[in-house]
Amino acid sequence: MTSTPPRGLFYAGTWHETAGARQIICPADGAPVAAVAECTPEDATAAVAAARTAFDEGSWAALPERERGDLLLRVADLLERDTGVYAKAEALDTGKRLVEAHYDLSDIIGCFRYYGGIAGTDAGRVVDTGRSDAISRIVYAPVGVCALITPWNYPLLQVSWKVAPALLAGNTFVLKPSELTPGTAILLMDTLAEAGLPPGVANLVTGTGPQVGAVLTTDPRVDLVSFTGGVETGKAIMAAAAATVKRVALELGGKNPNVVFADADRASALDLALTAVFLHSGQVCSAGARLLVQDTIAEDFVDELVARAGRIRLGGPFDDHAETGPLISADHREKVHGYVEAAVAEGAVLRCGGALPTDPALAEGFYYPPTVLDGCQASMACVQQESFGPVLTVETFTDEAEAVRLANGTPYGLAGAVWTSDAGRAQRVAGALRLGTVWINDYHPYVPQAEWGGFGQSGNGRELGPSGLAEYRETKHVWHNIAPAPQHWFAS
Ligand code: TXE
Repeated sequence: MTSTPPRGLFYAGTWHETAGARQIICPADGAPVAAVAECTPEDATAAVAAARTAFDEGSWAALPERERGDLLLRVADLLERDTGVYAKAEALDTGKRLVEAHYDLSDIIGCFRYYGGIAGTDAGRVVDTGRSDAISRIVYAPVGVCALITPWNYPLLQVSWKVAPALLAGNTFVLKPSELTPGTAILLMDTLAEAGLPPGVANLVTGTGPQVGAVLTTDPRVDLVSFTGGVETGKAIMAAAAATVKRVALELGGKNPNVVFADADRASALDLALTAVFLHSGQVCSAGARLLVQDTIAEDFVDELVARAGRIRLGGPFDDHAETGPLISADHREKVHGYVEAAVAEGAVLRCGGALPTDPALAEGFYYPPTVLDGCQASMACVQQESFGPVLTVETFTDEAEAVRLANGTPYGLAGAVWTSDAGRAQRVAGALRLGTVWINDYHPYVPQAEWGGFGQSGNGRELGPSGLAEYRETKHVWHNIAPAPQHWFAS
């Protein structure tokens, strides 16, 4: 019997073999999921070459945008047809509950439909030159070859936010998914081909950041790098891309404030404070990991929050009773636990969680319990640094000015919320928060029509919405003199 070689290296419309392989395991129980190609720097270079050739010599960039949009709509239909396969693959790679993987698939399909739907609606503009003999137009061109580097928390969702606008704009790309969760990116190559994408437009390399990701950020044939991941990696990528002046878009996470005033709808604020931080065990770039609660209600509010956090049930993708899943890896769990220990050492009060679960049913997975750190101060490292785990820090404030000052008091600026029944205050605070997304009396909803991205060290550029497409377009000015005549600027 011959075994199928591990997939993961796809370029010029074909799956290729490479020598190395990596075993993907399910974080919920450590069970093997699949063997995936562990690509080399040479593999990444070959994928870039294919993307370059397809861009320079292929037909994709020259197609009417409407036709590229139609392809995205076909991709959405195919993803809908294959939702079960995709959701299962995503749940196994990430350990998240199957139901959450299904929600993700619905958002992914929505992203392809959004970009498919806006195709052909913005072809640029005509500029008034003030002259009757000249026509001036602003038009768009694709940027070229895009390196798309993505993380493990929402693997295909983050891929879709990059792939859909990159394709609509007429680019070709090399995708490098997280080495921990490559399953759905592999499936996507087949889906794109089935939808009719020409060979070489979509290319994939699986493997680690230093081995294959880094090649994509330095190869001069790559024009743009779009990256979602950690801030330190983002800085390294920005520096690497500088040598060839690539366009760089970065989504780097945050330390997001969830601001609750005393006049908020208490039941909703409390319920969503839990969802804000403990959804997907805190492995969400926009997690509301910093609770800022007005001092007059803080004690009762936090007591009830702690009680409810302690009742959150952990479990794997197919456990119907689970409310959230494991962390992505043993390493990540160790990092989160170290963060909690350091927080306690610097004076935070551990109210719940903070220790590895003792339930034997969870012993094989990388679970970490919902953890609340009370009595935190703005200067503490646990308030300033992202844990990317199920860890909530609690600070109190006395008035609106202090709430805004604390909320804005980190290097990040991705997202956050304000809870109040005073509409004026809601708008004032929303206006003052230095964040890419502000929710008022809500937490976490987003739509593909609305831009997503951060201020400060949460990143550069925007995904989703029209700006998410603009990242993948060059803007070009075309000037047409329709009655050329000598100017005689120089006399002879
Ligand atoms: O991410 P990395 P990690 C945050 C979170 C987490 C921390 C580290 O705080 O604890 O980042 O997570 C690829 N050149 N977020 O280490 O390393 C890598 O292979 C090119 C927030 O898992 O940033 C993967 O595909 N590529 C976040 C991708 O970068 C490189 C989601 C992300 O990995 C590379 C995940 C290099 N030199 C983590 N090094 C969010 N914003 O949602 C690594 N990569």
